[in-house]
Amino acid sequence: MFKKLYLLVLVLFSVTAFAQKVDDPPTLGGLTGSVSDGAVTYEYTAFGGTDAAGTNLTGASGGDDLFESWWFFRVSGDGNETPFPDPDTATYVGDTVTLSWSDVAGRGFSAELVETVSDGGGPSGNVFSTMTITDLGGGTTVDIFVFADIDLGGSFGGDSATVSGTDFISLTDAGDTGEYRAGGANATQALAFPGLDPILSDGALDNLDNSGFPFGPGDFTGAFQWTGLTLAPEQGVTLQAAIAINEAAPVPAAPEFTTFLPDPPQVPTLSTWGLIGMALLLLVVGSLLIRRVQN
Ligand SMILES: [Ca+2]
Ligand SMILES: [Ca+2]
Ligand SMILES: [Ca+2]
Repeated sequence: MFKKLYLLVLVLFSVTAFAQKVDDPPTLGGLTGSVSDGAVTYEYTAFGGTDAAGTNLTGASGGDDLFESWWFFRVSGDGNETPFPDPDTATYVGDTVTLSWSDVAGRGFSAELVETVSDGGGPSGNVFSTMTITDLGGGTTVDIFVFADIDLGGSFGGDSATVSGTDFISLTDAGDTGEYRAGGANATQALAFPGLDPILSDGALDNLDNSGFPFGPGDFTGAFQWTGLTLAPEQGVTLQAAIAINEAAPVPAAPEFTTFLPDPPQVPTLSTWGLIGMALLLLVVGSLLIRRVQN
C-alpha cells in the first residue's frame, strides 16, 4: 500500500517537473530576430560589429531582396565613418523591431532605430525605418549614413538603378521593382558589391558623391548621407528611410529636430522674495532717514 502511494507520488512529481520544463519559454539567443506582416518577413541574421548587419527581406518578391543593411556615423572632426556598433537592446514585437543604443560607441549621443515591416500583397512589401539620435549633453555635429545591399528579386545580379535628386533610388530587375528612399538626404551613391559597406567601414574619410547612376545591371549596393546634423545639448533629430519591393515606398520625412527648449524660467524662490523684501525695507528706511535729515 505504502509502496503504491510512494510510486504515485513519484509519478505525479515527475509529470509536474516535466510539464514545468516544457512550459518554460525558449531562451532567445542574442540580439538577432525577425518581424512579420502577413507574408512579408524582415530579419536581422547577424550584427556586423565592424560593418553592416546581415538582413533578410522575404515575401515581397520571389526571393530574399536584402543581403545587408546598416547605419554609420561620422562625428565632426573624425577621420572616418564608423558603423553603429551592435545595439544594446533589440526587441521584435509583431511587425516592428526596435534597436537601441544608450551611448553610441561612447560618443555622447544615444540612438533608437524603429523599423516596421508591411505586407502590400501581390507579393509586395516594405520596411520603414525611423532613426532618432539624441545628444547626451555636450552638443553633437554628425553626418549619418544609411546603407543597403538590395538583391532585387532574390538574385544579387541583374539589378538596375536610377536616382531622383539625392534621396530617392528606383530599381528594376526583370519583373520586379524596388524603391530605396531616405528623407531629405544630402547625398547618395551606388556601387557594385562589395560596394559601399567597406568604404563606410574603413579608416578613411569618405563622402557620398552622387556617382554610380544609372547603375547596372549588376549587384547593387546604395547609401544615403545626411550632412552636418547639429544638435544642441540634449537635442534630438529623427531620420527616416524606406525600402519597398514591388510597390511605392511610404514617403520618409526630412530630418526633424526636436524642439529645443532652454530650461524653463525659475519661479521666484523664498530667498528671491526675501531679497526683494529686504530691498523694499532698505528703500523705506532710507527714505525715512532722508526725511529726518531734511527735517
Ligand atoms: Ca537581382
Ligand atoms: Ca570611410
Ligand atoms: Ca546587391
